[in-house]
Amino acid sequence: MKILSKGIRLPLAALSGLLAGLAALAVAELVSAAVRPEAGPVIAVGGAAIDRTPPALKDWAIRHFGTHDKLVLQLGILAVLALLALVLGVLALRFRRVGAAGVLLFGVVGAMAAVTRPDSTSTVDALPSVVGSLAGAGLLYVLIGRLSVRTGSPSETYGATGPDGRTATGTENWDRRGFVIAASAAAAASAGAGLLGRSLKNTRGQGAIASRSRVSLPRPASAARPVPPGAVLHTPDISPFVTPNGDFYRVDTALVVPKVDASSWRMKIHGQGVRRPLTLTFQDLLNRRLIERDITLTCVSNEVGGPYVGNARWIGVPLADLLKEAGVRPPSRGGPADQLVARSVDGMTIGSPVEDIMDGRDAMLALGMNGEPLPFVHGFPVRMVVPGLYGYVSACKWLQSLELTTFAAYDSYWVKRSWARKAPIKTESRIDTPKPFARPKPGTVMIAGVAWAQHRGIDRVEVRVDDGPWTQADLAVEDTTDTWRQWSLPWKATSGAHTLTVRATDRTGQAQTEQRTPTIPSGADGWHSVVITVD
Ligand SMILES: Nc1nc2c(c(=O)[nH]1)N[C@H]1C(S)=C(S)[C@@H](COP(=O)(O)O)O[C@H]1N2
Ligand SMILES: [Mo]
Repeated sequence: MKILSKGIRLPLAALSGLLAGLAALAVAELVSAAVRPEAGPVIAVGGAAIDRTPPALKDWAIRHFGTHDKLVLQLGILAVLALLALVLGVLALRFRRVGAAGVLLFGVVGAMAAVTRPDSTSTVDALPSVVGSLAGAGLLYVLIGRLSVRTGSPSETYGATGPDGRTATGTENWDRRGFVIAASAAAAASAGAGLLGRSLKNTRGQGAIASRSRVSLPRPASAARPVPPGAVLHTPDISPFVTPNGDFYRVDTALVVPKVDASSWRMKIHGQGVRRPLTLTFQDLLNRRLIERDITLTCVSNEVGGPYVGNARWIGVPLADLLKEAGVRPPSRGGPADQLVARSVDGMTIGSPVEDIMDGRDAMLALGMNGEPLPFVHGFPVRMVVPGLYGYVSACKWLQSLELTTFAAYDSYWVKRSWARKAPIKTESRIDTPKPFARPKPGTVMIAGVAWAQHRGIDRVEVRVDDGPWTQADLAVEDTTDTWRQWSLPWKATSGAHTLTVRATDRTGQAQTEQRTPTIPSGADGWHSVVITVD
């Protein structure tokens, strides 16, 4: 059995590396279920990678993978690990100890990533990586041992004698039976550990899920004005005026969606110029005067024509009320702090101008979104919403604390990564229909979409076909200046290829500029156009 003697030991060594890697990850999964889901090596290394991703690459990833960017990242990490595991397996065939030590080295990397994450509060977070890599290294050592039984080893090892009864020749031989048994036992144990870890993780979030289902949102003291009938156009394929929660865009750095139990949630308001620091529970917030408002959220990473904008009806506590109660004065009234830094349970920091929050706009600590408690992905139990500011400088999800400080003294997460300190939302418009490369029939085609300039209001939307004149589109009735406005324009489509372009003008007279600017550092600018063919 020549085939089974030498040539196959190389791929089997590679397979051993792979099995060792799987065992390491499976054990780490199980241990992280007991320690903290976020402390698992893939999540920790992934989180560290996100924090270190250059802004341009992060923007590119969001653009190309959208909300799937996280899945792509984790699959990428797993692919790299698999490759390295194969290499370590082969290396271990020559140098058994070195191969095993290589697995341990990955454990060290995972452990370091886990304990240096901003949401890590204990070195116990190193355990999943450490225990996992010990298991993986041990398994690799054992499996390679089965592949390296020397000639002259006890004759009961199956591989020592071929099925034809002849003793195999060659410098080395291997224990086929022992390898198969050890490898299948390890694979089965890994699968078991991985699945057990998964199901334990699922039960961990149960308290938070139960706390969310117990929330019943009180009637707000100040209800939102009903959406005026003329604010909703019925053009097919236009973005709905209110974005359903399930369709609402999601942008954040969290690889594991935080599951916060509202019943034990506490939030502190503290810092410079806070004369009476406050600690609030979820119930404290529910008991306060609540407001309900329609507010359109936008992400600074939204490219011209992009999808990262959505409109919802929020219920929350006016933030200015809380700050006043804590004794905070805005800079214009002599307050020492010009920046409010919101921290989340997952270590995000988001800084907003205190002046904007206290200038009378409906900045709030939101508890409800479109009639239900915040969905977990959108920040349950409490998030910030500030009309007119991009999400990265205003909309902290999974809120944990609010600290008053200055822009001079502190840079928040995205500011450290070269985004602007202050970022009001730019005046933008988007064509929703027809879609790029659509092929409508000649005749009347509805061009329609949305336009937004939160807290200023949209005054005019104009559409141009090819290089023709700008034509005013029909604007839906304004709900509030904090919401987007739908618009539409019937167009007599003629055969051929056409470029449709839209631009909006806000109430301050600012028009959406023709000049395209990138999303970094303070939001994309430029006209949105769509190329179609009428045939
Ligand atoms: N904790 C936390 N809050 C966050 C973020 C984040 O990464 N972590 N991203 C911000 C950004 S960039 C945006 S645009 C909004 C998006 O909110 P949404 O996901 O509910 O649409 O959340 C903001 N709040
Ligand atoms: Mo964002």
